Amino acid sequence: MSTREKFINGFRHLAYDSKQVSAAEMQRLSEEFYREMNSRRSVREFSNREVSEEIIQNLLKTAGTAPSGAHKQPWKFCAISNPQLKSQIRLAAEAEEKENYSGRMSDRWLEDLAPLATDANKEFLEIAPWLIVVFKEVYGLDENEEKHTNYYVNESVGIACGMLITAIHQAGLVTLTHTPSPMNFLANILNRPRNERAYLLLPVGYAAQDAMVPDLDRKSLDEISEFYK
Ligand code: IYR
Repeated sequence: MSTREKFINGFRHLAYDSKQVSAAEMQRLSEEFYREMNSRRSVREFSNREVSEEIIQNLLKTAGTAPSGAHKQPWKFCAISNPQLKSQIRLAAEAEEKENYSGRMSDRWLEDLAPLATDANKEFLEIAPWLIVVFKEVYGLDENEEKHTNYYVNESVGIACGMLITAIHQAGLVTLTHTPSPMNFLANILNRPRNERAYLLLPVGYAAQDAMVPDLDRKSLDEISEFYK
């Protein structure tokens, strides 16, 4: 047996080929990637310009590379370009959001949202060429409808969503983490199996030509970190 392969508990392990990067190159790469990601913004104004299905497939394949509890990969990404479904989703999301903005959310919450200029109107759900609805699998279901335990489901799906958002930005597209609440209407509209719960809705597309974003600051490194040396 070569050193590039061994068996542990009867399972095959392969030598990991890590990429070789010099310290200087690493410095440059890490700075560049930070700058790239720091230019990401949540965008609420989309162009209706088409995005090919192949591009969406690549973004979802990237999301699917996320680590997950016991490698259960407890996620399902529904990519929707069908105009009727998008309208149905907009209608249902706006019905919930009207309730939220006109009573279910506290005054404090509305005050906190004021800088973002959000409201119950979710036009982007019809304008963006794609909606990606991310479902978490609260348990696995095999071919025989047998239940299997998934682990760290929220952590795993959250990480996959982070990677998806990163991939969307890296491709030159924009998105928004839309959280209609409650969002069980998504499983109903999309006819999802009983082990899936809606986790996040991401409209994906090009930013509108005249898209505006709030002038927000990010916390500094000092504010978000503590080094123990
Ligand atoms: N879910 C609502 C409200 C909302 C809540 C938070 I916290 C935000 O950061 C943004 C919006 C909506 O999608 O409008």
